[in-house]
Amino acid sequence: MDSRKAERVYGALERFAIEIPSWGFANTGTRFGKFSQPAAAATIEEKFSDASQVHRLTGICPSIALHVQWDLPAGLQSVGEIQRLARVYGMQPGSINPNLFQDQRYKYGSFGNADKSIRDMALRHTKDSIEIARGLHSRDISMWFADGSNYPGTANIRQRKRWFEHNLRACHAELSAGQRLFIEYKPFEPAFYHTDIADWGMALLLARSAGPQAKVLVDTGHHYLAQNIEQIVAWLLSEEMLGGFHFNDRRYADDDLTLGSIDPYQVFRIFHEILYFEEERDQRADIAFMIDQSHNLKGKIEAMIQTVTMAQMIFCKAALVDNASLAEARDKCDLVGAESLFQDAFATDVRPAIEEWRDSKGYPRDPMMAFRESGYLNRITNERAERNAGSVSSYA
Ligand SMILES: [Mn+2]
Repeated sequence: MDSRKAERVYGALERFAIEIPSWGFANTGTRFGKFSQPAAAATIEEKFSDASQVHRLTGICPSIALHVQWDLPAGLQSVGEIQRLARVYGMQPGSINPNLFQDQRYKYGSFGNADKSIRDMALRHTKDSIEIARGLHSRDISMWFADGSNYPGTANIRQRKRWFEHNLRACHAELSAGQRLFIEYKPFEPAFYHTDIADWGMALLLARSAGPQAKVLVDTGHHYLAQNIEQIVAWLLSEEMLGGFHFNDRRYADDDLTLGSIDPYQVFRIFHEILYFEEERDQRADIAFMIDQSHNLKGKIEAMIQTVTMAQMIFCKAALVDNASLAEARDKCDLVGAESLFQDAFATDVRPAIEEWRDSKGYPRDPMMAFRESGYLNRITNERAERNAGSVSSYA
């Protein structure tokens, strides 16, 4: 690798960070069942502890996304405990995720529920979540809605849109100056006929109507299979409406597979859109990179190390695209030349440069190997196995 390329990789490494989710360390499953792992985290302290292992070994995940219902069961009263854990484990509390889908009362929706008392309850929970975020100095409140319907004719789609607009405006009014409200979209599941916020256009319109601190969150698993996600990213960038990402990979639906396990080139193309935008503006894009994965079969900490190091590697490859030459090739309609700049960057082995960077920062050259040799997994397996064996649950 020549020195100019090495410099680009180094620059990418110096700024790359990605948030990991608390729920990625807990036992989760599919609708068919949960395969319990003996080492899975069950308490918020265990989640902080496991997440801190990933950051300790990679240096690129300084914050942990929190889920209000699962991680702050006492709501605002749990803030002190989270602050304590953040200090103990050296992990910042990251985005705050309200839960508007698990309570039985949300059977027919939250912000889109025909019952006003339930819409109000959902709004109160979101306002509490914003207050929690403020208490934790968390910047982003990340909204995902399971709202939708399963059968034609059973939901008033336009009316529900108005209810969403109303409540999202009310949420936005609660934000402090620096906070952001992210609106995530998903075309189906759990609803199978219509989802209230089904795509980026709907999320964009709702974010615009909510207020200037509302942005769109792109979860890479929340698209139809053939959709061109990097184009959506490019449009949201050009509208200055891209707030953040939930990264994961998939083959069929919203599979929550390890990032880059199926289509690493797509991740490359997404990162390139962002880096190209930044280069043109000579300014960093203010975008939150987050992982949204929970692994049913892989060991959770290993899966997270694999995920974030993959994200880091692909980000470095995307940073290698020579955008000046790319612009030139595009202007000359040199299609092969332009595409080759992508392919060459993607094919470049950036691993030796990353290992050197890790070395220079005091991180292990191979974080996975270091984790396997650390003994941490054995220790937590011994500590947690008996308890976890007693909590196998079924979805049926
Ligand atoms: Mn998500």
